Amino acid sequence: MSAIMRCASLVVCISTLVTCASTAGILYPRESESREVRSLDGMWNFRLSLPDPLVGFKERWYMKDLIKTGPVMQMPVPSSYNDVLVDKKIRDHIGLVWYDRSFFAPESWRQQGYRVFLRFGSVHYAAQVWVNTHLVLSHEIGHLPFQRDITANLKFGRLNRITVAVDNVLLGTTVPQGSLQNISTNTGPKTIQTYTFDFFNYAGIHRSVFLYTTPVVYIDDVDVTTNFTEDGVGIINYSVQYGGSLSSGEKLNCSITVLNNENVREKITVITNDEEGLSGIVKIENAKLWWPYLMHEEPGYMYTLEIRLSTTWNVDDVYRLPVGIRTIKWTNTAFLINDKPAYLRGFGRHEDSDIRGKGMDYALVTRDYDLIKWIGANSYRTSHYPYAEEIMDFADRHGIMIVDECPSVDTDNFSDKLLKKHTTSLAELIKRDKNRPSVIMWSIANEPRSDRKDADSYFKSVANFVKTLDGLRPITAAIATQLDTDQLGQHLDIIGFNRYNGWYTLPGHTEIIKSRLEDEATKWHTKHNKPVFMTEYGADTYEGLHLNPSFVWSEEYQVELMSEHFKAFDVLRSKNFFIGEMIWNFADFKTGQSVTRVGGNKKGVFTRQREPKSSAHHLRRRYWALANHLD
Ligand code: GCB
Repeated sequence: MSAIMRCASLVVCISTLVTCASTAGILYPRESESREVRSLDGMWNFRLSLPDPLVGFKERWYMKDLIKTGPVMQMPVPSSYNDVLVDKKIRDHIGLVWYDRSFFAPESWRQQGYRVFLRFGSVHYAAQVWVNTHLVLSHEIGHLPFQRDITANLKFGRLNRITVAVDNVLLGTTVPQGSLQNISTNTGPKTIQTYTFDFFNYAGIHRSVFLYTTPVVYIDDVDVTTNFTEDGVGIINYSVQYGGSLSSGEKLNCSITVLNNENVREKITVITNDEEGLSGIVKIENAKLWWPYLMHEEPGYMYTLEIRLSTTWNVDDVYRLPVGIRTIKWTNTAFLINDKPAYLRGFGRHEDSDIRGKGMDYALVTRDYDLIKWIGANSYRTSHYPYAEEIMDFADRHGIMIVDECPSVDTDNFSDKLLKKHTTSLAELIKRDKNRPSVIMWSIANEPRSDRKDADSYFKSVANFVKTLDGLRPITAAIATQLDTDQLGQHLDIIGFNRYNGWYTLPGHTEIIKSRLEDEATKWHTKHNKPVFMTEYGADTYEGLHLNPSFVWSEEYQVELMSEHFKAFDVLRSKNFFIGEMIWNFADFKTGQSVTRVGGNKKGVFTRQREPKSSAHHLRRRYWALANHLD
């Protein structure tokens, strides 16, 4: 009997069955003279694993075309399969689903000696991938990319098949956590998924699938950090890792060019640290710095670091990495970009939209960034998981500061197994986003049960782990535990806290907000002597519901609650340790079914269709006034 058959839970099976090697780096696929990128987005064959959750494995669906196993549907990639269709059975499905599609691998790829990589931007929650019946990839923890060199598994000059098994089950040791519950129904026993977090457990192939080619010896990863001197010299410290092996006697050389944002070559000085030029320092005279939106007339300035890896007998590999030059510093009262204190005017958000679910959608992202700028915000938290790389590209280019969060939500029952997965999610996130100027902090958790047994040692390990990977960005988290019992704050560089005064606490009583908030924020600072920002506050609001005098759920109430927060923020800002405000939420979003949710969470200042509630206009006035006052 195979391992997967013996497993009690599907997600455990997927994560333990096979650990497939993948390359060390996870650079975003970019075309160049040495690389072709082919999207595999589009309609894939799709099938639920029913009635037996393991039928696909028992019948080895990866050995043949899915269409030959039984009736299949067509499913768009990227999208959340449990949002696209109207069938309740698919929306509420728990466990495995199967996708497949075919693609053509041109003979010319083999002739040119290319390596071919297969890369998934995100499959939620766990995935196994076969190419032409060979298991090539296993990945657990949605929201993060994974890839593998599949050259050896391809049939060149012919059609090839990719099969993907996706499991959406969440357990006590997954990130985020969930649990399964057995219930009896009119038609017999049934297992349902439960979770405490407040967003819908969208599932499927959520982001683009790419094939891309590289030469045999190739640029596998690049690390950059940046700085600048007082006389305006921009500094890029770079380090390049290559993949593939050199033949005996073969020499390697890495050369660097920098292009400005008009694709014109900059005059640069490069000081290399090694003979091959794999690491070094690039200096640019009169460099333009990366600034946040409204902190400078040219925010989000990006250079391109052009890396050329040449070898004696192989084709050169060229990779172009977007780079913004900026510094991040923090003290016990301030957060500084390019040595200038920055105040965060932002949001908590979700990757969410109707029909597509979490499916990456350029039109939606374009609208969202337009709205973020319209409202005068300069930042947001990727609550409660890493967002698509394509979305992060927008942040880099528009100068939007990102508090980059891993998928640890409501963390509880701290175990070594959970810790391993939690730190893995952070390692993969940091590997993916380490070079982005927009990423200003790592958020290691949202609302963990940080007053419980073992929270102290657990979060000490998480924070220490992050420091070993990146000492240049501060660590934060969104804490909901009360200040006296919290054991997480001491391990952070910057304190973020979520509090729903006037909503979950004394709903209808906005008169409590100002004094409570001032008091609590001040105490967080006094307790830890660190900068503090508010990571969540807000009120559910049904768009179009007007009640005078204000009443909970009305547009009037959301505006009133915000005004009371603004008064407190203004006092806190004058105390010089308060570094930002992030309202919950940018837009309404879907959640699991709950009697406290009307079609989902309605705390957005925009509706799910991205239309403004009264609160959006109110927030806009504040954010623009703050921007004009501060800059
Ligand atoms: C929170 C959570 C967030 C919820 C929000 C709410 O504290 O961090 O995920 O959506 O409250 O609206 O209840």
